[in-house]
Amino acid sequence: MEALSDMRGLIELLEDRGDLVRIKKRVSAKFELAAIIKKVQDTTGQAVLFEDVDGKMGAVANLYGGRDKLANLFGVSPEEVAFTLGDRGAGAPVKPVVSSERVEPFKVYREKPNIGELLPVPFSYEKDAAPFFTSPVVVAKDPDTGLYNTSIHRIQLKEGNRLGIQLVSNQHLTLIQEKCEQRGMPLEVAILDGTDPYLFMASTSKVPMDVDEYEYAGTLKGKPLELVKCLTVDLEVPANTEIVMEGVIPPGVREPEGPMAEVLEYYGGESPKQVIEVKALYHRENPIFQTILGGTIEEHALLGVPTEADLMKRLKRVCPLVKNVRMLPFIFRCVVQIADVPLSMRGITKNVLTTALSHPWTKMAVIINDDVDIDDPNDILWAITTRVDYDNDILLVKGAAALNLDPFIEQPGDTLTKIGFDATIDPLMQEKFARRRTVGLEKVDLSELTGSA
Ligand SMILES: Cc1cc2nc3c(=O)[nH]c(=O)nc-3n(C[C@H](O)[C@H](O)[C@H](O)COP(=O)(O)O)c2cc1C
Ligand SMILES: [Mn+2]
Repeated sequence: MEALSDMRGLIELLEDRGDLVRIKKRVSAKFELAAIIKKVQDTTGQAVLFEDVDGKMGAVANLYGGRDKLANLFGVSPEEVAFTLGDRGAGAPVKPVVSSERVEPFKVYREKPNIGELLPVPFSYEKDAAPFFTSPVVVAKDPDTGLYNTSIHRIQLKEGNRLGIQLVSNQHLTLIQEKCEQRGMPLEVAILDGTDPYLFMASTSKVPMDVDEYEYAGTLKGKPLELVKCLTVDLEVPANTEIVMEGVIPPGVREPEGPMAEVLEYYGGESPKQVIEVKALYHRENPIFQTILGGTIEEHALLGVPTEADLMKRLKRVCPLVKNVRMLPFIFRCVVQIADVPLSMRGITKNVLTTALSHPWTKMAVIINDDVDIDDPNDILWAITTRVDYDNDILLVKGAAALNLDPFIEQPGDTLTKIGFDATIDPLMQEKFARRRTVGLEKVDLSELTGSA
């Protein structure tokens, strides 16, 4: 399949397939946008294109809302997408090309913008502190290597040209900002809203810090990203981006940020966080604002599928019997599926479990055999109920590093306990746990039997 040109290419593809609904009536960015996105996600699961938000511009959501949506980037089936992402991502880096021509998105330019007046930044949940950009790609260069890092961070709208940003501990942008701060330097950033779909995927993937994320996006896309130089900072951004903001994170500045309902569906508290001073904002003609509704399938798919791709490789190295891994629909729990373990490999399931638990997102992991449906929570619970020897098959990893989004984490340095369930059959008890089968089930044709065909 030919790579998608830009976010509009993805919108077109979804619309052609009937997987996008257009909302023609003007809607409000306060609560109404969120409610409509949720309603569509819970019913048809389509992407949503809002033609008019607050009279400001159009907006789009749920472009990446599920395994099937992400599969559109590569022209593969939903079942294949994590494997494809893993294979593609292992390819050679593809360097971007830089154009000096002022094309999109520089068409409409504003200096020191009043951001809230220009953009329909959504206010999604009751106790959110303010409107938030929920899926902006933040571009920065590592001051030591000059390599580009790109990642998604929630950004709080403040007064005028000021924004707040959430830099979670150990994220690359956090490390880059800390380096600059120690040197008393501001960190230059570009914020992209509605950018290249392959860059969007790259930005939500855990790519090693010595890999340039524009090059990695090119690897995923199978062709170079086309960049243009920024106007007020020493950075480059993809020319096909809908909206760009340029600015700096000044050193040593912290202001209250949050709460905002997060991926765990909790608000978290207000705490001092870094700020961004925006110097310039520009956008394409008739720009489309992109957003995602936090804590829904879109966020879990974006984080979960790249994690599945990454984990699959690591798990297969630990044990070639591993067949599949699932981080959806909720990335904090991981289910690993494995072929029957021969006696000679007894116990390997525990090694696999610890590997699954080593990932920062994974709080709970379950390992099952391939006679259990990896996509059916009831079947997984059946396996936990009947196949786990609770004395020997529960693994607790105490004192593990955790995400500071977790409500159990109160301050830096706090840790938590992770849990793993080995719900596979012990090779010593293979006979006892062999699951009964319904003979001839696949041959039963109900319409033929009832005469309703
Ligand atoms: C919708 C969405 C929102 C996110 N919000 C944040 C955030 O506020 N802060 C953060 O540090 N990471 C956030 N992330 C996760 C990072 O973007 C992701 O872990 C990324 O891989 C980090 O990039 P890095 O590997 O370069 O550090 C978010 C991800 C998604 C998909
Ligand atoms: Mn990175």
